[in-house]
Parts: sequence; C-alpha cells; structure tokens
Amino acid sequence: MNFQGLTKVETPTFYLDVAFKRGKTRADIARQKTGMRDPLRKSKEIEQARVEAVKDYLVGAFDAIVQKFPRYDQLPEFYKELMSITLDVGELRVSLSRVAWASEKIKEFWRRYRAQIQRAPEAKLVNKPRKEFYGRIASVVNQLKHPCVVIDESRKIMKGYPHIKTEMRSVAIVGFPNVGKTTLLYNLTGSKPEIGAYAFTTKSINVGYLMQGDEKVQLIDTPGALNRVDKMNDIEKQAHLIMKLVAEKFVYVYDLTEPYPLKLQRELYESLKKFKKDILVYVSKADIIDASLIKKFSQEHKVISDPQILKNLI
Ligand SMILES: Nc1nc2c(ncn2[C@@H]2O[C@H](COP(=O)(O)OP(=O)(O)O)[C@@H](O)[C@H]2O)c(=O)[nH]1
Ligand SMILES: [Mg+2]
Repeated sequence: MNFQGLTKVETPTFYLDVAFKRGKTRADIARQKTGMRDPLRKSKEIEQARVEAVKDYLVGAFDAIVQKFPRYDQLPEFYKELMSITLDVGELRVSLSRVAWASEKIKEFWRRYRAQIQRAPEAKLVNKPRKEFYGRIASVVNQLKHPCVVIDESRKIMKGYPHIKTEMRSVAIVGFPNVGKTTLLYNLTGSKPEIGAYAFTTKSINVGYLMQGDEKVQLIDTPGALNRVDKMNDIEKQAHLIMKLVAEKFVYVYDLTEPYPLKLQRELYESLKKFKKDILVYVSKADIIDASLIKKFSQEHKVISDPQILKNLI
C-alpha cells in the first residue's frame, strides 16, 4: 500500500481564486458568442456560464479530495493502527466530511441561483443573483480553512508510511541497531536500502522481496526494536505494528561482536516470544567472528550464520 499519490490539499483562498478565474474565462467566452440579439437572454447566458464554471471547478476539486483519500474503514489493520497512532483519525474524518458537505452546499446554491438568474425580468437584475452566489460560495469555502489543514497534514504524515504489502507472506528482521539487519536484507533480497554505521539513524522501514519457489515473500527490516515499549518513537511503533500485524515469522539477528551486550540481545529475543510467532536465529558478521564463538553460541540456540541457508528457511 502506497500513499505517495495523495494530492496536495490547498487553502480555501486558492480554490476560490481558481474558481473565480474559471468563471471569468467562461463568461468571456459566452460574451464573445455572436448571434444572440436579445440583451437579456445574452446576459443570462453569460452569468449562467460563469456560475456553472465556478460550481464545476469547486465540486470537482472537493470531490477529488474526498474520493481519493483512503477510507479508514477499508484499510488493512496495519494501516488503520498506524493512522491511529500517528494522526487524529476522528478529526480527519470530520474534516473530510466538511469538504463533502461544502461540495453539496455548492451544488445546492448553484441550482438555486441558476434558477434566479433564469427568472430575472431585466438585464440589470441578472448580476444580483450571481453576486449572491459568489458570496454564499465564498463563505462555504472559507469554512474549510481548518479541515484543509488537517487533511493536508494527514496526507503528509501518510506519505511517510512504509510501503507494506499486507496481503503478502512477510518475515520481519529484528534485532538491536547495528547488528546487521539491513545488510542481511540486502544479502537476501538485493534491495539497496541505507546501511548505516550509526545506531539511531535509520529513519525508515526497509522492505525487500525474495522468491520462495513460486511464492514471493516480503522481508521487512524493522529498525530500532529497543525493548522499551513505553518509550518507542514513531519508527519503533511502526516496527512493533509490523511484528504484531504483518509478519508471520521473525528472523532475530544476534551480533556476537556485541555492539550491544549479549545479555540485552537475549532479553530482546525473549521479549519477542510474546508475539507467538516462529523465530529463526541468525548470527551476523560470521566473517569477523571466531568460529568457535559461533559454535559455543549454537549450543544455546539453533543458529544460522549463512544468509543462503537462512534464505531457504524463510
Ligand atoms: N564484517 C561484517 N560487517 C557487517 C556485516 N553485516 C553488517 N555489517 C556492518 O555492521 C554495521 C551495521 O550494519 P547494518 O546492516 O546497518 O545494521 P542494522 O542497524 O542492524 O541495520 C555496518 O557498518 C555494516 O557494514 C557482516 O556480515 N560482516
Ligand atoms: Mg538498518
């Protein structure tokens, strides 16, 4: 699922400016049409064209905002929970319904003032309903100041969500920072994410795919799983949701060079058991660790230290 394509939501002033410009253009075109001698009919044609252009633009823009925004209720559980922890779902819902309401109001005013323009008994009275229409529309649209901000802020947050295929079989790579999770993901899938020398710099969830026979499997490198559920930052919360809701299995990465003490690494491993999922234990950096150390460690755990062997077990 990918929220990159959500379109930017502008300010009410922006929408009104564009709408009134469109209205003017369409009125000018109507004015240039020749062949209509009756000035009353001609001026009605011009104003009808104007209000219709304004209505078309605003209704089109507002309906697009509402329709293109993902429906919370129809999202996979992972994205629902992600929205709940990263933005105000209730306020977003209200804001979207305000925009939908504005679109309905504009159509309603358009029908009313179009009829009034049509009924105007003389040319100089044609402008009056048109002006009233503009005033009513502007006051409706100006009420969208806050909703537009809320929707656009939500859009920006959602743009940063990881692209997870929630329906695909998924395996999470878990472990302390710097133990080699991202490097392992790269070795298994060839995807080239950021491999950092710094513990806390990973800003995103990395995803890669590998083929297991005919089946495509999603591998998710979950950064910053730091054993402190109460103090998780946003990215750690995302990682936690992936472990809880998306991954069916974990690869736990132990690093025996101990960028973090083995004791802490064991504690994190133990804490994963609460998810009640299969855990494959991988020992990273086998190229720089004494083979005897891995051997000793493998008395404690069934361990894998070769990415290619791990690949077949995923
Ligand atoms: N020698 C060696 N270094 C590794 C290996 N895996 C990771 N590293 C290094 O360990 C550091 C942290 O790796 P990274 O994959 O970013 O760890 P992450 O924070 O768990 O994602 C980087 O400097 C990597 O180059 C490995 O198998 N062998
Ligand atoms: Mg990493």
